[in-house]
Amino acid sequence: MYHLSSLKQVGLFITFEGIEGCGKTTQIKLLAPWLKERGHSVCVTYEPGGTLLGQEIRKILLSPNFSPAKETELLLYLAERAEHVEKVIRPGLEESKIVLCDRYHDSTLAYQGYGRGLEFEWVNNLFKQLKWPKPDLTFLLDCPVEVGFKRLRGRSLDRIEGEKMAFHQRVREGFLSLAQMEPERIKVIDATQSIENIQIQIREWIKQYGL
Ligand code: Z5A
Repeated sequence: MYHLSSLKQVGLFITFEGIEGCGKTTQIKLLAPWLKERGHSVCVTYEPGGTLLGQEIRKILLSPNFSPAKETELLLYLAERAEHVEKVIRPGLEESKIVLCDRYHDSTLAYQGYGRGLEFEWVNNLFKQLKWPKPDLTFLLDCPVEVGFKRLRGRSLDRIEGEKMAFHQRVREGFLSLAQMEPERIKVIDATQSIENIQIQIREWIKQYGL
């Protein structure tokens, strides 16, 4: 695929989004080997934590020992992303890889924007000014908050998972609003279906990219 802005051959950037327990990680684990079998070079990564420095920032972000101001939280996610973009995502795309990323900028808009109440345009403008790669395709795995949390039962909840249900509800609605704004890029998939059915739908969309 060619990005006309740079006239440089680049890979494909695919992100996976949704509330906790929607099944992003499960789907990426099934998709990556399938893409590799089809001869593609694949980079699997995630946020927050896709770099060494990012793993340290992740510990701070998810620790119950801190309750950062919402601006601090936003800037920590962006610091983590800056490192991730420059060390993993951009190099992967420049090597013509298919980059599969578990959460990216839509999570920031959904959690820090819709969830915490930071102004949407302000958060989005920061992203634009930083000139980070925009996903070519995003899968939004959508399910009711209760369904996602039921799947995480037995796991100890981190600082963000421990937020009230109303927060997670706003996040879910935020994701759905983002999908309405960009239907070409963001494909909404009903995440209450079986793991196998969801994977079939993801592969169907991906085949439309000639992969
Ligand atoms: N965050 C933010 O606020 N701002 C940002 O900019 C970014 C992130 C980038 C990262 O948490 C937190 O950071 C996250 C958003 C915030 N907040 N929270 N809370 P994380 O990385 O630790 O967690 P996560 O991304 O939310 O992932 P997760 O909890 O592991 O969920 P998942 O990847 O979507 O689900 P999974 O691991 O694939 O599946 C969970 C379980 O469900 C597992 O047992 C599966 O076998 C099962 N599962 C999966 N699919 C199905 C189906 N279809 N049916 C039945 N069972 C299923």
